[in-house]
Amino acid sequence: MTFSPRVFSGIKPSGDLHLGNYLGAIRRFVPLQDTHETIYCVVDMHAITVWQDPEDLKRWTYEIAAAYIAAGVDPKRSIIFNQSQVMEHAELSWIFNCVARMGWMARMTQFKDKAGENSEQVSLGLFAYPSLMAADILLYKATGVPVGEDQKQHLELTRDIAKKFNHDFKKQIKALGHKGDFFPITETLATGPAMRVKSLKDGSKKMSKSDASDLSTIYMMDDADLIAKKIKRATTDADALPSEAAGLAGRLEAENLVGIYAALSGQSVDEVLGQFGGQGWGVFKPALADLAVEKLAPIATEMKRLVADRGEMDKILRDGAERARAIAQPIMADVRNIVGFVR
Ligand code: AQP
Repeated sequence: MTFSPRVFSGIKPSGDLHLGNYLGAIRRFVPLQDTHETIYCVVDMHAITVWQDPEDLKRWTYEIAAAYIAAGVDPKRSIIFNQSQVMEHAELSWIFNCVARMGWMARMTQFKDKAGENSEQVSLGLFAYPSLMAADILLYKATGVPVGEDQKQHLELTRDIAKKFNHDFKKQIKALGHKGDFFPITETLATGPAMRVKSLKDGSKKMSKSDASDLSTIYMMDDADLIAKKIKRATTDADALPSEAAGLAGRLEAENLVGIYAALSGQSVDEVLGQFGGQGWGVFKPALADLAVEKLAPIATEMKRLVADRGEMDKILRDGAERARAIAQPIMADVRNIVGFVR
């Protein structure tokens, strides 16, 4: 079976959006609108795998939907909605819980990182998170997913679930008149610099919503002074910038800042180093701060305008949910039939 090019991606409303979310995911959403049918979700059901204050959850849900639009996602061309409005996500996720194996989940490094020493105390939802993520993607038979590098392992698991489902129910899929696979083997659409933006304070850690140190993370809503201050205080080594990418090997913090510059300016890392090679941080950091403000400030301004209009945002999310359901419901009807649920 051939699948039409369809993209799904989502962000958790579990904190203020940051530069990693923007460079790793959101900025890639926009050009895909020209080549794919695009579905961009605010994954609120994922957010509650760890405790969320309900008021914050609502605020961040609006903020993320607003960020999609402010960055250039058109709610008429793309489907924008929050996950909990389409209950088929939960239904398919349960079926996938019964397809996926405990051992597959136990290998997920993100679960190990988040649970840490505390794995007996974290929610069952956090353990099963990748199964819900597979359901998000496969509910729409999405062929591609633009996500940051940290999500690669979860995408691999999505492919494993699709393969096992296609294999286990081969007979029923055929009986339903499908030629070949029922679910596509979804590709990760992730290339270019800043696929994994690191903490400004520790180049071995990813920039994250839940980082305890505010100076580690550039938030989308930070004002110009704060962005400049955070970049100025970013950890670096004492050496000048090299003239080509190979010279960044082993210099995690330097590699991170140059990668951010490259992603924001739309250049390759080598092009950036062609411009700044031999210069010190005293030259590079102010240039990076100016560029970050130039690119992020208009998005933040538009986000603020959009979130102030809750009525309009609710309309966009409701309309998106309706369009999402129109795609998901026939797929889910087939899944119920394939699995053997009587209706
Ligand atoms: N540091 C990052 N670099 C590149 N991409 C990133 N993404 C997140 N952090 C980086 C990408 O953003 C998308 C949404 O991620 P998410 O919010 O759903 O989950 P996350 O990856 O767990 O994000 P955080 O910021 O680390 O949240 P918390 O701290 O709440 O867990 C994904 O495409 C992700 O790759």
